[in-house]
Amino acid sequence: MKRTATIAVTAVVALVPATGEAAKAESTKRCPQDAFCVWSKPGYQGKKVVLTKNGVSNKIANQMNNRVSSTKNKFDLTVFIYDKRGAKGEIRCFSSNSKEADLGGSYNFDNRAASSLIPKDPEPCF
Ligand SMILES: [Ca+2]
Repeated sequence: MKRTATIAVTAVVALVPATGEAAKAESTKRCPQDAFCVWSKPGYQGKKVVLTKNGVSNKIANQMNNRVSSTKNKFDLTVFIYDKRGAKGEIRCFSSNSKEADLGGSYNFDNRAASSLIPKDPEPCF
């Protein structure tokens, strides 16, 4: 009788750290509303950079140059990224409220992004 109770307590304790780790992994995958988030690894993992301001930005180049592998666009706007600073070079677009788990493959933009443009007005994805 006493032995059964000990096993039950041990099982509860073991569950606590597992839950905490799962919550931590989930928070790094999250992207707030009205933000464009990029991650250094596919599947929204690794280092994350969050872009929220309208206009051209070199924040990706400054913090994660040529390492972006996945993206989430939580704007009601198309967002553009470029392979050179200052919104120059080759371009890719992300439709409003879309996500891309892997910029490799047909996207052909893995580890290439350097700058971004969040326009003030809605523009179509080409
Ligand atoms: Ca990467």
